[in-house]
Amino acid sequence: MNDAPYRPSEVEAKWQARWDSQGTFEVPGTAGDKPKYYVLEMFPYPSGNLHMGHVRNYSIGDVVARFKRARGYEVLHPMGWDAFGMPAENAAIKRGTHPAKWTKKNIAQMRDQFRLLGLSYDWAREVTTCEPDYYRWEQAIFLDLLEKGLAYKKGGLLNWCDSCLTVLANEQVEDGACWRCGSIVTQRELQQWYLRITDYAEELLESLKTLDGWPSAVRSQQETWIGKSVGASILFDIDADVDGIDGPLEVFTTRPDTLYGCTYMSLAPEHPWTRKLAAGTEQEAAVVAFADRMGTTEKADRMDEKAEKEGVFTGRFAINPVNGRRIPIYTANFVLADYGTGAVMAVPAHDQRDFEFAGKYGIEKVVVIQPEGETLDVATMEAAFTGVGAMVNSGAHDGTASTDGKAAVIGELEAAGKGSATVNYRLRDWGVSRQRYWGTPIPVVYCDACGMVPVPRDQLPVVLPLDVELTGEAGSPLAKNPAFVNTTCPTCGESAQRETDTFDTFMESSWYFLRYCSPRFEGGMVDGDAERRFMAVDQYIGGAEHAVMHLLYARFYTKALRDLGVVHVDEPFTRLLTQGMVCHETYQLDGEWVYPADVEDGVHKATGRPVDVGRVEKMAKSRNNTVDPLAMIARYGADTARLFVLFAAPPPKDVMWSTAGVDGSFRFLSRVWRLAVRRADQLATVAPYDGDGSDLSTAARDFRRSIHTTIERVTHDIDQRLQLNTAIAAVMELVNEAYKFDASADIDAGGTDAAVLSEGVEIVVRLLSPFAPHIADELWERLGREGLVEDVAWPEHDAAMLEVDTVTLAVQVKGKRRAEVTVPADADKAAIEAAARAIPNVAKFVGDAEPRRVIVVPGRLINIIPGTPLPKS
Ligand code: ANZ
Ligand code: ZN
Repeated sequence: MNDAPYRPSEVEAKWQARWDSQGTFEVPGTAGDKPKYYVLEMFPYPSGNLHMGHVRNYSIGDVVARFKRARGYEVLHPMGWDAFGMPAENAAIKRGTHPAKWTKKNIAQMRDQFRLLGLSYDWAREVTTCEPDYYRWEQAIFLDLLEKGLAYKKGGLLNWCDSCLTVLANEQVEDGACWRCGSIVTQRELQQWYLRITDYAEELLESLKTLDGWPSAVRSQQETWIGKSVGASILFDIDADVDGIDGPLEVFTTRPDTLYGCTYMSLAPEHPWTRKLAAGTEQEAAVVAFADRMGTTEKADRMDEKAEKEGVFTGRFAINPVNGRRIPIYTANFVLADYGTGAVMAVPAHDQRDFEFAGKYGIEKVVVIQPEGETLDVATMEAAFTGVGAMVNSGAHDGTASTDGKAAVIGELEAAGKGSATVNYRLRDWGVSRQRYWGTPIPVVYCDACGMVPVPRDQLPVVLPLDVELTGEAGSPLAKNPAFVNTTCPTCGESAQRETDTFDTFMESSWYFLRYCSPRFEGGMVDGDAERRFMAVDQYIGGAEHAVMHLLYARFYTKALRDLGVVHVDEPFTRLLTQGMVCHETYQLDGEWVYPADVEDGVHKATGRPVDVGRVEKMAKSRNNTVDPLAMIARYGADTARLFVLFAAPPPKDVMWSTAGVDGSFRFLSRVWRLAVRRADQLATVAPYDGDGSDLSTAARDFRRSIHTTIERVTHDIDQRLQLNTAIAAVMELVNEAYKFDASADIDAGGTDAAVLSEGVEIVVRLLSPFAPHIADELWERLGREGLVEDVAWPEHDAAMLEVDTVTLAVQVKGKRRAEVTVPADADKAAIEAAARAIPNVAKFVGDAEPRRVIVVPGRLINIIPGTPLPKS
């Protein structure tokens, strides 16, 4: 017997080199008669270091890719780098290097780390988003979107720090002050680029229904994010001539049925009319002070349901269009400037926020919906009534059910030209410009004479200059590079200035899956034939944290590109898997976080002191509870690392790291190794069993049944449910069965027993290959099989083998034949008796009492001698 030890590092390096040199995972262009399968994992930001989350994400995708390849698909499984973004800029400032250099170095490092995992990528299709070859197509498509009116520039109020001279994201404003320097943040009118994703709001919502291969949690998050509300737009005249205000005040409401109960109006502090209304009234100073204060208060704090409702009267009144009531106009903290119209018709009796606000400021409440069996009185109401009921105090609508009242009031408004049915979405247009350096330049120039002029297509790409000074100080670094900024106007030839903002990096990740289809195509973003061959992505895999931003932007982009004639699909990702996190216990010593690698059995290795063991949490640098995949691969091999993360939990669930689990995975692979290797020389000469089973011993038949049951289970678990953990468990059971069979059968004789073992060991190797591909190829070779395990088709189970053998026995009662019974061949005496007594014609003669005797003649008959009948009661 052969007792070669399992040495993962040797095995893995050998097969990685072999796959590379043979181009095992390269996918030809668009030709090919196999059906295609596109499996994609979200591409990483090149931070430079592989972490366990990557290992998990990419191992899951690799199983799918390898499995589908074995099932006869042409599998597109590419990898690339989401290479623009802030961290490169920050690292550059901190370390005095250049973002380009830092990024390139990280990519090289991560590519090497990825290779160690044995992932079946077609590296010839690698894309890197910070390369002009890549982003030039983003610029080209932006010009198309601009032409179609789907991209536009708009002024808006943004958070601005006067000392840093930059826009701040909402998350960068802390208690109204700049997170960096502490200066008071003001609102400043600034021009930003937007993509009109709201044009697609309805379709994005509607076609969510077709995505039944997506987790329902992600779908409902998108639904909430899009936030469709059906209601009415209503026009309120202002009861005075006010400077700068022309026309009525428009509100959006979901409750037109309550319009008769509207007793005041609320405007967002940022509403363009708020200050204008107050101008020249006694309220002016108070309104200005309030609006200024709200400008520096976090939106989230303002909107918190528990937050105090507050506001100020603007000094003006509006007219309720249905009952002519003169109602005061307030500005209130809880009204958002960017939802609906930024103005609310307030109905204090039926809306809780309005109820609280009216109570505080002594504004009248009028009940217009009475619930069934109750009569509300504003004097005694303790909260708004938000349910349904009959309309009252509502003119001609009195008595109408409030559910019908919506349409009725809208009808009345339409007839009077004072409103209409409308739909409102919470989704906002996507702001895509950033005052940052490390991103795709926005391809427009500004000319004094011609205004904003798109860069002509033949002048693309607008290349991001590398000679910039990154100081971390104010504003866009590109603006300080005259060689970049100063150009000539494409229209008039006079001097002009380039746009110095760059694109949000979510722009690059919204279409990278298209570029993989034809990564070196020179004629556009994607070659049409390649797109038709490979899109949509059949299985997409990534973190649930991308539920809205990335996954919604990519869906929008795909629909916009479809309308531009670039792609033929409506949706980019047919099936989506959001994998759980990789977690680990946390350890502390004197309040400092300690790495798991420095702890053994609860003791800090260096000091010998016990550590404080904390909660299990997502692996994170901030808690030092990370395990370095490279150290793990060096010690156990990539196959163990892959197997562990895949076996420890179903893909959507969190994985709890455990050293015992890792050891277990390694021991299992070692067991598989021994099973195959110790008899390799012999099994290499024995073809897998190929008969109909009639010539097999019972033990061999049982083992074959296990083999084929396992094929069926593993296939089903991977294909239908991506239950990779149970698939692995099934292979583990089969390995146990193989050892048992090996011990009990006569393998050395080289007959059918040896052929069945040969079949079993071969199937173990083939079923294991998507999970632990290196050891699979090594054992395949040692078993004397031809080529690579990657070259053979996925095994098919023999359905006949799954059927349990049965026997049919005659059933006698007191020696007289009464029936026949069919039972599994291995059924024991008790099981046969139970089956026989369940037959009515047998039960009738045997009765309920315990039989006196039961005789079984195996394979022939069962004879039951009844006991004493129970006394009749
Ligand atoms: C009158 C009314 C009466 C309302 C009533 C509700 C209940 P959703 O469902 O989220 O779309 N609203 C409109 N614009 C707003 C804004 N910019 N900031 C804060 N609130 C705003 O909510 C729509 C409802 O939210 C609208 O219907 C409006 O209040 C309020 F008994 O109008 B309602
Ligand atoms: Zn010009």
